[in-house]
Formats: sequence, C-alpha cells, structure tokens
Amino acid sequence: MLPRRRRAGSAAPAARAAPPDPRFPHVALYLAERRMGRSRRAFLAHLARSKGFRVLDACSSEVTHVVMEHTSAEEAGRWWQRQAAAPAPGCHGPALLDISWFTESMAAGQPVPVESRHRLEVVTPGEEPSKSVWLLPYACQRPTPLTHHNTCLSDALELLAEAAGFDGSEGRSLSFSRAASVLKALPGPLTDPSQLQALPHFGEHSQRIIQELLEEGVCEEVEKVRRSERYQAMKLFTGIFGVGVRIADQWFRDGLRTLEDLREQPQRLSQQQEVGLEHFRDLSTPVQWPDVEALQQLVVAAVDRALPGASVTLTGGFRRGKRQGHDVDFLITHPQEGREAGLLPTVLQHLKEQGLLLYHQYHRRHKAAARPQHSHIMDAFERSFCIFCLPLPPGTAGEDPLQPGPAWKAVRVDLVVAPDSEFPFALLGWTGSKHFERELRRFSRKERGLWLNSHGLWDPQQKRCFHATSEEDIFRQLDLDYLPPEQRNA
Ligand code: DCP
Ligand code: MG
Repeated sequence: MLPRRRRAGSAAPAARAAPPDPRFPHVALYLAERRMGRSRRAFLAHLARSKGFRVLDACSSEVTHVVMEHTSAEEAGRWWQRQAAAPAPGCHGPALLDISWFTESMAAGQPVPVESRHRLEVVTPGEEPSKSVWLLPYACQRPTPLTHHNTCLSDALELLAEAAGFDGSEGRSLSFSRAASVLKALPGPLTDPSQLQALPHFGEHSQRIIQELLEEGVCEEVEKVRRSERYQAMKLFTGIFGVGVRIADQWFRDGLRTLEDLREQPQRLSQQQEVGLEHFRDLSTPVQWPDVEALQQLVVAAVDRALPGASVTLTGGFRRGKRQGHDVDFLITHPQEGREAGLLPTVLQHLKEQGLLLYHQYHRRHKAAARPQHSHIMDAFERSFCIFCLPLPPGTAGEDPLQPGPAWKAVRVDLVVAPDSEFPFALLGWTGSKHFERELRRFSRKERGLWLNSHGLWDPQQKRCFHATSEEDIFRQLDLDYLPPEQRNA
C-alpha cells in the first residue's frame, strides 16, 4: 500500500478538491457520476486520491482522463461535449475510459498507459447504446419494455412481493419487486441460475426461488402462497374499490373470506366500498383499449365544455402501452397557469348530467402539501376517483340474446388536475409504473440529493425548485438517459 502524501498545514477540504502535489501531475482524473452513482464515485475518488492521483471535482479543460461506467463511446462523447469543456490549446480532449483503466491503475499504484481495450466501447448506430445497461441498479436507469423474456419468473417474484405487502413486510416486498424488475429488463431469457450472480438485487431468497423455477418448472413456496387462504382473501378484498391492505387484513382477522361474507355485514362498508362491491364484477374485469378511447372522448368533451383550451392527457398504464388495465388515468391542465384551478366540479357536473357517473370522490388541491419538499406525499392535486357508467356500443351488451345484459359497464377512472408549471412532473409521476416511480424518487434522493414528486424537483441544499417544460427536461436535470413511457414498465 502506498503511503498517503500529506502537506503539513494543508486544510483538508481544499486538499480534497485539488491536492497541490499530486504524484502524477500529467494526469487529471474526472470520475463521471452519471450512472456510476454518487456514493460509488465518492468511494473511487477517495481511493484514487489516497494513491496520489489528482481527481478533479468538476469538468474542465484540464481533465486528461475521464472514467465512466455503463456507457458507450458515443454517449460519453456527447456527454462530454455537453459539459462544454473545450480542450486546452494543443490538446485533443480527455481520454474517455471505462473502469478497467482505473482498476488497473489503482492496482499498479500509478496511471497505466491507455490501451485501446481501456477506451469506451464504440457502438455502431442502431445497436443498443450500452450492452450492460440492464445491470444498472435503479429501475429508472434501465429500459423496461411491456413484454419481456422472463414473465414466468418475474410473475413468481411479484406474487411473493404482493404477499409480503399483504403482511405489512414492506422491506421484503421491495426486495422481491426489485429482483422481479431486474428480470423484466433482461435482453433475453434467463436459463441458468449461475446467470443470477451478475444481476443486482438478487438476494439469497430470490435466487433460491428462481433456481427452483428453472430446475423444477414450479416453486413450492410460490404455489403454497398462491393457494393459501390468507393470500386469496387478501387479493380478493384489496381488489375491491376503496379497500386497502389495512382494512383487508382487519376483515381477514375477523374471519371474513368471501364477498358473500361482506355482503352479510354491510355496516362494515364505507360508501365507496359499498359501490365497489356492487360493481365488483365489472371493476375486476380488465378495461380494454376501445373503452379507453370511448372514455377519452367523453372526458375531453366535458372538460372542453367546462374550460375551453384545457387539455386531457392519458397517463397510467395505458400511456406505457398496456392494452388493458384496472382503471383509466387522465391528467388535465390549461396552458394559462391558474385557469385550471377548481375545474373538476364543473366537469363532474357535466358528466353527471349525461348520466355517465356512478360514483365520484372529489379532492380539492391541498395547497400546503403540493410542494416537492413534501416528497413523501405522492401528490396533492385536485382530483377525483370516479366510477364511470360507460355506454356499450350497440350489439355488445350481453352475450346471451335471451338474457341481455345492461347496455353499459362500470369503469374506474381517475381525473387529476395539474397547473401548467407542474404538468411535466405530474405526467412523469402518473405514468408509472409504480415501481419505476419509486425507483426514480429513490435515485433522485440517494444519487443526486434531490427530492422528486409529482409536483416538482427540489434541491434541499440550494432551497430551490427546478423548472421543467417536458419529461425529457426532468431526466436531463437528473442526468439520466430519457426513457419513453413504453420503457418504464418496471
Ligand atoms: N402511482 C404511484 N404511486 C402510487 C399510485 C400511483 O406512483 N401509490 C402512479 C404510478 C402509476 C400511476 O400513478 O402507474 C397510475 O396508477 P394506477 O394504480 O392506475 O397504475 P397503472 O395505471 O400503472 O396500472 P393499472 O391501472 O393497469 O393497474
Ligand atoms: Mg391506471
């Protein structure tokens, strides 16, 4: 181990920023936090400085060696250009290197000569930008398509995540969700348990589940949970509109198991749950794409009547490309900030007059909570959780001509109103998936020191909010590669 070189009297923070007597003055190292992550970068910088390397905290024309992880040469080149660090006269800009140069240099105790194998991989146009992007630790760093190669495996882990959530074990639930989400982003099917070694978020338990599934085709623990009375009752109860895990758990502990049990005890139900139970069959049947189109027309017409110029944007799972879902989510705004405030009651009134609403629960905007500083609160927008009475096209009501069904069906719709300045954040927050959003917030806080929610992005150090005009803007502020909605199915 090389001795640490210290200058007597040098103040520690200043020495950390730019040690005045580096052992290798011709090397100025910059570690790019992008994709490396804040904590890893700090660790590597400390290591390099302890070996006498000069590590710069900011990009500048002085930098001779840039080390990046999980990125291609093109991406790195574009990124470097954006840093606007013009090379010093006579220089060609820094060498863009992968971590192998850094590790070899640390092992050698001095900068090793740059060889072509150290340089970031050049990717031909059309190829994946970074082959190992799916190994990145946060779901918001990995493109996750809707359909993928490991559905059976990820479904099994998601079932365990759901069951752990039913038992209030949030940590366990998150671990399974993270592992499931990694599988969804893999570029091909997982066929051998040894492949798990390279993947992030695979603890001993998740590995064991996957190994059994790969070897036996079925996992006893998963099947046992699936068959259990507890899981089945909790799944049934939490599937009722207005019923969360806490209430479902109480009902289970009181001995209730079926919808019939609930119908016999109507005094237990809130008005919302009563409506949920009444329309249970319709509401537990997935909403299909043609329903979404029909609903969008109805909502657009009602919003337009209430406030001309206001816009209606489809969010949630359907924006991510899902062809069916449990509800339909719409985000409403107006280009003139403030005009949108208090819009929903009028919209709801118009819908009611047309007989399109079976139920709605209106929440006005919660002013104090609608700040990114309150990042623990998902959002405090003006909104309404509705059950629409969606007319069915002629000829589709009821399969049996002798027993025609009703000419409508109940569909869950969420209407959310955001002011123009918060719209990109609201759109990003309401597009999901839930796991993607959770990871994006965690990434912002842990890796960038910023607090994100559906209202904005807050810098607690500088005590200021970022302005954004699009989702792309927000990804850029977080120094993340942009992922379109269809790649956010984490
Ligand atoms: N959302 C979130 N956290 C929550 C609830 C919602 O981040 N606790 C965000 C992400 C969701 C979006 O809001 O994707 C819409 O919520 P939904 O429950 O409607 O979920 P989806 O639309 O993704 O799926 P589906 O409606 O098909 O179940
Ligand atoms: Mg939805």
